[in-house]
Amino acid sequence: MNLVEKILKNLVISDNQHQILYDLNCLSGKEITNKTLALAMNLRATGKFTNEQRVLLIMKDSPEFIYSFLALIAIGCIPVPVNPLIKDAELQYILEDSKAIGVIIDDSQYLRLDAVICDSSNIITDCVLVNLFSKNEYFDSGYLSKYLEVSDDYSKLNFDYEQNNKIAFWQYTSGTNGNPKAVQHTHYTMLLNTHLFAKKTLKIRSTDTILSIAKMFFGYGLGNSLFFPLLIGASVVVDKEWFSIDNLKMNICLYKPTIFFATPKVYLDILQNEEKFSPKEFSKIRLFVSAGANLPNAITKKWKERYGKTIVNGIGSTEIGHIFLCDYRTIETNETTLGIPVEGYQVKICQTDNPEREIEGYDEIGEMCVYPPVNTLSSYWNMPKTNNEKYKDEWYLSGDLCSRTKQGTYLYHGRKDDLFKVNGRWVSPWEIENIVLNKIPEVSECTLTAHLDENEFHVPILYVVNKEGTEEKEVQDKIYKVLKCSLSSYKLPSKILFINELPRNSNGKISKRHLVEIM
Ligand code: 3SK
Repeated sequence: MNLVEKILKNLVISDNQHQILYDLNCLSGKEITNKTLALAMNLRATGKFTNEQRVLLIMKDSPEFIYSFLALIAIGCIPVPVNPLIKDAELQYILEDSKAIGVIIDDSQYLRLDAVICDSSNIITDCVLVNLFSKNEYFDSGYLSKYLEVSDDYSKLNFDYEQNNKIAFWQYTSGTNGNPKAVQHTHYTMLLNTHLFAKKTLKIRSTDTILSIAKMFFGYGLGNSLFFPLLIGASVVVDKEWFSIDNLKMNICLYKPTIFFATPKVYLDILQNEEKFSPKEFSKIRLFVSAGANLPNAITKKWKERYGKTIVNGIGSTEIGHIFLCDYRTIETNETTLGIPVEGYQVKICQTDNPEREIEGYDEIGEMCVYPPVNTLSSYWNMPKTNNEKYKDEWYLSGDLCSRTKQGTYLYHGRKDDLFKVNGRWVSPWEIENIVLNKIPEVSECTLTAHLDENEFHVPILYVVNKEGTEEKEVQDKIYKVLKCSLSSYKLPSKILFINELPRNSNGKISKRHLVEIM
């Protein structure tokens, strides 16, 4: 069954339960269905939105984001969500790379899109701009009342119901290195992930209300706030604002979510403001999920002490669509692992320099490779060479370093492309960061990167965010003391730099590239 048809059928069946909660309003399943179908009809009527054409969605999270995403798939176009905070140069790259025929925006994007499109190559000067929020005219711009006008005659839409293994949507990877790459997903990807991860693993039900701090332009947020609630019939809080402690407090108080999805940094921020959140405030939340970056053990431990609940830790990727390894069993244990593969996904560990050689034993570090369920394997748009390197015999080579424990759980050891050599010997930033984070309570965050010295040799530099009220010199001495006891001397940071916060990309991952640039 086509992804959108399935979602809309579900919305009608679960109309009494499913709601989008936003700005103190709520929308029922029936209202969402009508708006989506009306938008689909009206976009199609322009004659420009046709089969397999890419359309960028550059909007803050909103009900309009959801209608647009679904309406585009319904008419055979390919929605491509893009971070509204994206820099102009990167947006221009995405417009040109995707050859988008249209962009659906909200008011926050109107002026800058004008400039970006004018500056771009011929490919995109015909791009249709649809602003669902405003009456401003621009190219063929439309506005809410026009594009979301409800018509009774939805039969004219003629869904193509046999599209399951065709491409439904794209997502650009956040591009910690180089240009972003477009990952193409089939209709099956999120139907299966919702079934296997959200329904069977997390046991999300139609009585749940989901709150995701990750926004819908990011795969983690797209699953949490769009596919999971709409396919399960659960309610969802949709908030256009970016994360802040006050905003989170308000959303929890107003909408009483039962499932909370966030990144490790959000859990750290909450713990650092723990006086603002009593355990009672979180009592309705039955599931705390963390993904998007690695969750340090120290956070898991403190969370359990303060709130009496375990954070379910997972790892996903834009290429796989959502979470494929997850430690939902930590509910009974106390340490952070990546858990076990979500049912339907296979995981193996291969030698980092030879993906053909699988590591069968325990505790040996290698590259994690993932075999997703049938018909959900993605591919990069227009990148045959990268496709050959990253997808081998239907296994996706994730670039994440992992090991397997005797208990069958997986442990994270950083990214393969973060490794570097000092005097011919490998250094894993993750190993050093992990020791510092777990053994020095005065450190709230840290990351290690390689810099080139005056002779063009790699030297490790550790960046540290220390807790308020702690002395940098004392923390530095403590770090060196602990590291000297645990590591060979070539791995020791040649410098420790204290900074106020670590640079992060739009998905909440630490951006080491920016640290190299600011040195
Ligand atoms: O862990 C991640 O980075 C991720 C990426 C895309 C979709 C979902 C997740 C959790």
